[in-house]
Parts: sequence; structure tokens; C-alpha cells
Amino acid sequence: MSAARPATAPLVAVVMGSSSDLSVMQGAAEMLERFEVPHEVRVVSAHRTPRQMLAFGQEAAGRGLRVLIAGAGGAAHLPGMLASVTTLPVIGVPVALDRLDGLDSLLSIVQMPRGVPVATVAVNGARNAGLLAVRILAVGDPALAARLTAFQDEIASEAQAQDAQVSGRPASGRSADA
Ligand code: RP5
Repeated sequence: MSAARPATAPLVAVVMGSSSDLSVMQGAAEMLERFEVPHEVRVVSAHRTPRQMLAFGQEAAGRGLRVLIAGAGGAAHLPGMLASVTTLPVIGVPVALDRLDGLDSLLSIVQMPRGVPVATVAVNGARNAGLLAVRILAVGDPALAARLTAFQDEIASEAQAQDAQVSGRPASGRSADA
């Protein structure tokens, strides 16, 4: 029988190639905080600390992590390299740098070879990466799934309020789309 996990043991790791990615990657952490998912935030570089990066990926599942969110910019190898040394789902966040508007980061992350998947979100799409991690965890957690449903109702209400403001029509309230 395995030892009980501490309540705060991280289930998700938000990792990035440099602290210069933090302003974007903070969005993932904010979504995890919103859903009270225990997580850790780390800088792990595929190029500057390659050995530590590989060890991090190899040890992640054994530490109890369930999902890795990896953000990087430019020659963005971090998500793919982590995916190559773990069986955990890896969500890649292309971080836009000053040049090329993040297209370099996007293509570096999304064009993985067969057999080594990285679920790639939009350029700077860290908030969706956090939400996707929550969705993955919610597959086996009905309470978390219920909170995701409440979140979807909330963003539907926001969209309906925008419609009312733009169109001048009364807010429609809960509908088939809410
Ligand atoms: C990548 O290089 C990092 O993910 C970052 O997006 C980019 C630039 O890093 P810094 O030079 O700002 O540290 O590895």
C-alpha cells in the first residue's frame, strides 16, 4: 500500500524555459488556482539545463504529477523534450517573443513527430492550457467537472451580457447555449 499523498502535493507542473516566460505562463497558474488544483511553477530549460530538464520529465509521474504544462519561446523544444521522457499528458504553450510574433514558438511546439504528442494551445494561450489541465483531471473527478460546468455557465453569461450591451436587446438569460 502506497503512502498517503500530502493534500498539497502538486498534480500539475507549470514549467517554462525562462523566467521571461512567466508573465504569459502565469495565466496557467491562475486558472489552476481558480479551480484549487495543487500545482508547482518551475523554470526548466531544454537548452540551458538539459540534464535537469530530462530528470524533471523522467521523475514527474513518480512524484505524483498528472499533467505537465510547458511554455517556451523561439526554438521552443521544452514541451516536446518533456513529452519524450514521460507518459504524462504534456500541454505546450508557444510563448511569443519580440520577433516573429510567436509563429516560431508555435511551429516548434505543434509539429511533433508521430508517437510523441504535445497538446498545443494558442500562442500565449496559457490560460487555456491551465483549463485543459483541469479538464484532464476532471475526467476522474466529478466535483471538479461540476466546477467546470459552472465556469462554462459563467462565461456564457458574460457573452450574453455583451450581446445585450452591443445589440440593445435584453439579456437572454440561460439558454441552450448557456
Ligand atoms: C526560451 O528562450 C525561453 O522559453 C524563452 O521564451 C526564450 C528566451 O529566453 P530568455 O533569453 O529571455 O531567458 O528557451
